Amino acid sequence: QEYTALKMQVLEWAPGAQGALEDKLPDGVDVFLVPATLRPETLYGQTCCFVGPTINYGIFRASEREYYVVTDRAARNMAYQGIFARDSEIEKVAEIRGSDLVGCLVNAPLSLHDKGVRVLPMETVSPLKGTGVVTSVPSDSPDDLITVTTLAKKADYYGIEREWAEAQIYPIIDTPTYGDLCATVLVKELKITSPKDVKQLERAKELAYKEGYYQGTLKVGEYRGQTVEMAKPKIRQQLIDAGAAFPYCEPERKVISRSG
Ligand code: ZZB
Repeated sequence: QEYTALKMQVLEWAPGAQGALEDKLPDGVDVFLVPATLRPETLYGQTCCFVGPTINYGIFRASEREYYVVTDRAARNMAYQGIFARDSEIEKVAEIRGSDLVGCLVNAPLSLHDKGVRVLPMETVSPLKGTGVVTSVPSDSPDDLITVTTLAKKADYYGIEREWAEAQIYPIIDTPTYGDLCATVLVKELKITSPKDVKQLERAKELAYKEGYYQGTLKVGEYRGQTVEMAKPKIRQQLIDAGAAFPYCEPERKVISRSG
């Protein structure tokens, strides 16, 4: 799997994170949450960034001035792929639980929300996929839509401000079958009411991927009017050239036998 790893710079730490990080980061460095995405062309629609509340993240030195927040597993892969400045060397300066990252304000490159987006909890984030950080595009990802909907309904329970989960969802990709809010239509059609509707969500994701990729046309940004198929590699390259993203590969998943 070749992902695009996106650099979402921390603009403001949540109080919990500040406590966990005290004295551990050198002065004047930039820290980034780094989600892995397969859909760089949807990044205009980012409204928040998800972490698993019970996942443990590390803060890793990527270069003298830049540090990445990802799982240990992703950091090992990154080191192996030559992404860190010091060849294949991993330097973890701090550890932090996802729940302590919730509430941070991070920059979302390309997003129409250009003042930054909030870090929010998503219980279905897998620690074994990508970087364990997920950028949220509720217009085009059914998983993201049902998660922000649920968070907004039970903001107190999740310990967040309701507005953080209610950032405006802009239409960014037009499709013949589901219109320009693909996820909204699919969540409704497949009667998805909770992030726990795993089967239906899997199906919705598949349908959204196919429709978006093969039939989608961009409605916003520099490549407005172009098909997703055409625009996707250009948007990806533009992010990489701007230093806002880098290629990240997931090693082939090992087949684990049932007996262990
Ligand atoms: C932005 C985005 C916009 C995504 C979209 C999807 C969609 P796959 O196919 O299962 O590999 N993701 C990445 N890492 C994780 C994780 N650790 N746990 C849970 N979800 C994760 O899925 C890859 C996609 O799943 C990634 O692409 C990321 O969300 C999420 F409009 O990034 B995506 C129809 C999907 N639309």
